[in-house]
Amino acid sequence: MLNQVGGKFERVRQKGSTMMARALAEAIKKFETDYHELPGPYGPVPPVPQGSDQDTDSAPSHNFITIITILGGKEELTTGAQNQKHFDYIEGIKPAKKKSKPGGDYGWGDGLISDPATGAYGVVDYKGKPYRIRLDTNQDETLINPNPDQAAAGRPTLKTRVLVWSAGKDGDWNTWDDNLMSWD
Ligand SMILES: [Ca+2]
Ligand SMILES: [Ca+2]
Repeated sequence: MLNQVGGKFERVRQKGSTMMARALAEAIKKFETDYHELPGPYGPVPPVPQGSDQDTDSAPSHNFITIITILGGKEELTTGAQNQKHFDYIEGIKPAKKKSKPGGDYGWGDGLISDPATGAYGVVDYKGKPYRIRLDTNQDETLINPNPDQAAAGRPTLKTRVLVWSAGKDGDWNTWDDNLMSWD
């Protein structure tokens, strides 16, 4: 009985992180509708091995303005700022909670985090890891499916502008049976 309750709790948390992946994808699409370009720059995830689409992630700790800082309307407003209206595209994403157990990359889980050293913002899943984000920067409305299981099952590409996914329960990007995805 305890196992069943624990399993259900885990599924609820996974569902929450899947909804957050979808919210991030929708936020990026809305940004693109408003500004006619996808937020950038990109990195430091290794580049997509085909075309000029780009990968980035929702980590708060890069030496460039993070995609979450831009989406949250937290950029310094200079002439180069991308979100000139300072609109908060991710207002539905709540602040992260301090993790009760060690784990994750930052000690926080399930929401918005910020790095006090740099002022950069990020978003982490329920395990405390950032999401990965694939953007259709070559504007052909197609992205390579990062999930090799789906690719092998006949879906090597997906007709969309944005994909967001997390490493799932085991925190391993390469095991897709538990990864949480903004699609499907
Ligand atoms: Ca593309
Ligand atoms: Ca995994």
